[in-house]
Amino acid sequence: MVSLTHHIVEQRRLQPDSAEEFSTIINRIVSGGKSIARDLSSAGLSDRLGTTDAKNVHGEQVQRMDARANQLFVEAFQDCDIVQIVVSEEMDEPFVVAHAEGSGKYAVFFDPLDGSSNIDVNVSLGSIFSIHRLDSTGNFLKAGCEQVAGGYLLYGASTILVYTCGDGVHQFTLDPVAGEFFLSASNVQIPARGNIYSVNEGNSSKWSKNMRNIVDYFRDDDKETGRPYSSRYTGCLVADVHRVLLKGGIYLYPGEVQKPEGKLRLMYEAAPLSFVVEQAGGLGSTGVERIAGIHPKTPHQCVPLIIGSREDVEVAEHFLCRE
Ligand code: AFP
Repeated sequence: MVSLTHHIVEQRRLQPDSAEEFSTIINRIVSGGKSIARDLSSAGLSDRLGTTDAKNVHGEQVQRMDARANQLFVEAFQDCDIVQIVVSEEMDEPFVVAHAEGSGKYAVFFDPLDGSSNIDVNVSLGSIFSIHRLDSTGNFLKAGCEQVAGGYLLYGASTILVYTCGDGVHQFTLDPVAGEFFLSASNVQIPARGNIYSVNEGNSSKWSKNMRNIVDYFRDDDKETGRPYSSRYTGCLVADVHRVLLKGGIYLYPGEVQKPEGKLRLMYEAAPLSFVVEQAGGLGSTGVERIAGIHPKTPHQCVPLIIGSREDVEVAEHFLCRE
């Protein structure tokens, strides 16, 4: 069995010094993720379910486990001297790591607990991460195509970690007895086309006509292209995109007529997931441009997201370019 630590050292795309740094960063992410997995597995027996009184920067009610997951990731980096900045969905301002202030080379972006409304009903959740190198001016807001690595943890029937550092997509499964992640799939490839579409159709009255046409297209009957597709949606982006990654198909969280930027966040949702999916041969798009090419203006910026099998995303782009 290949452990995660061993696998990282072997990554061909990384220079020896950055492989060591990357290994340090990923180990800290893993340690936060393992604590989250442990807390989630007994959340109903502790006081971890339910909401806090706080709202996050996006105006969403913060769940207790959101706050806890954020705390666990921040703690994991508190004494790290190579990560200078931690950005999280649950913190309005970037957290500056005192040990690395002025010298740390990296910034790490998190959605600490994705799909947190699933906690109370015991459905899958995730954590998403993205690692960037600061440039010489200390700028950490870089386009997705400049990520050092991106990936996610998925807390489902088992806990898995999926990551890419630009050399394919690799999946690891947590052995709860050994407390370690072991390789469970390497060089994951997404099918060129799938038979699943994943979208919150309850929002369809807020979409543009072309957006509604996309979903109608995937629901239409057409033997040659394998339609109608099946609909799957858990409300946890990580779980829904992971399904699409393995089985093929398309995930959509579009903008709305009154809110064209959509709901999902560029730096810690759309960009790292697009990095993973594109490394597996798929596409991550807003519908009119590639997610990987967007230069962020703010850490918490939102973008529409259409992601998945290359041919399915291209179909959606084709509809939207008529707008
Ligand atoms: P958070 O739990 O991190 O806020 O993320 C939830 C989420 O951004 C993403 O996981 C889902 O795909 C999406 O929201 C679900 O949103 P809807 O409830 O609007 O469908």
